Amino acid sequence: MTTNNTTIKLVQGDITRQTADAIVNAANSSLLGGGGVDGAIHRRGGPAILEACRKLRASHYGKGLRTGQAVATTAGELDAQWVIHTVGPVHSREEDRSDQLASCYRESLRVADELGARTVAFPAVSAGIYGWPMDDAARIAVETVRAADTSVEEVTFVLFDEAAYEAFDRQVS
Ligand code: AR6
Repeated sequence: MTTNNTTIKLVQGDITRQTADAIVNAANSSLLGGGGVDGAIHRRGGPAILEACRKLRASHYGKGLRTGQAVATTAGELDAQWVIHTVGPVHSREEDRSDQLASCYRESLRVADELGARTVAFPAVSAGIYGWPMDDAARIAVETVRAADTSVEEVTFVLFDEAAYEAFDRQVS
């Protein structure tokens, strides 16, 4: 059931080529970069993002960003005002960490609301290096955004390959 007025869109491609008020990064707790989307965002966004992340580490986030939380920085040279960094859970077969993954979407939208961002682009958080099965990652992402208490007008899921796009498409249609 849709409980907000947020439009959900799907795009296949590279999130660093998107235009949005805020682009979400699937980061890690260190906030200091990595591979996957994180590497791509820092590469294309330039050094201002890392500089802002270092400042966060030196101030409120001395121990890093906890799993399921989100924090914003400049978007540097990306076509966005902000990057919202969130830390997805590593997938586990022994422990259900779905709540933490849902929290990434909820917290990112909460930060977007605080910033006044109206359009937000998300990657498939945790569905790469962190090993979350794509169909389940897509289900959690779409259900959580649909149920979120947010003023964000448009959420675009930017899926890197066709399989990811199709997994999300099955959830929205
Ligand atoms: N645009 C859109 N999606 C992308 C892009 C891109 N440029 N690049 C990869 N993807 P991942 P995670 C897809 O691994 O699983 C980093 O090292 C990718 O195909 O980026 O949350 C961080 O620092 C997959 O579907 O994020 C952390 O240590 C999805 O984005 C760790 O990886 C997420 O894959 C986080 O792992």
